[in-house]
Amino acid sequence: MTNAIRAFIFDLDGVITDTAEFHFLAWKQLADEEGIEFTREDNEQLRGVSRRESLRRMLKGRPIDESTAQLWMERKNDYYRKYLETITPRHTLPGVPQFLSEAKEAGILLGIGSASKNAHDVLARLQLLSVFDAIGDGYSVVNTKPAPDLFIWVAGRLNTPPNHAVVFEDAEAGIDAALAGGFYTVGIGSANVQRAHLVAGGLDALTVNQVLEHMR
Ligand code: B16
Ligand code: MG
Repeated sequence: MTNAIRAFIFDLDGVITDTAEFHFLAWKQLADEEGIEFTREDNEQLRGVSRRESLRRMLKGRPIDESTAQLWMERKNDYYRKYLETITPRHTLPGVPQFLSEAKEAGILLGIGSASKNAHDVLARLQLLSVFDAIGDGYSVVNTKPAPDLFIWVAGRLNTPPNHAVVFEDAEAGIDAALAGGFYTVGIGSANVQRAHLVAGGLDALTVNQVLEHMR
């Protein structure tokens, strides 16, 4: 363990804000139009994984050609972006503004590592774009979570080696990605994040000092 944590890297959906419901409603609309059964439970399997992988999981083995897949993903994204129009700064999860400002005051660099291609737009609507020193999103790397590439890309932008950075994640794929990259990890929420070094219900249940003490 190290006592020289220099950066915090946050996943977006499920850690900073909750867009999972909007992803669900958008996939559900597509699934209903195409006669595919899709439940909230199914949606849990899509947490933190890319749009392409989400479609694959939604299809549950049903074959699809690549051009139809592209069209369906565009349709889902159009539905999703309609919901994004409703996001305001009040849509941060509990404790987020306070935790981010505490971290800034402690001199910790702040990054985003989100699988979403809409991450910049979501952060702009939350009025948080300028808070982060580096933003990695669905366009930053080729290999998506659980590959460690995205978090390593963000850490590089922050000039911080992984063993001096903490990743905050709500998805199993994200915790696996961070552990594979050699990061300290905080699992957020109720999904399968038990492998993380520290687990909490949300950022409102943590202080920056608690995290730093734990990773010491
Ligand atoms: P998009 P995160 C992820 O965000 C979502 O959790 C996941 O459900 C979604 O499929 C993925 O982004 C891609 O999103 O379709 O907007 O590119 O948790 O990595 O911030
Ligand atoms: Mg997430």
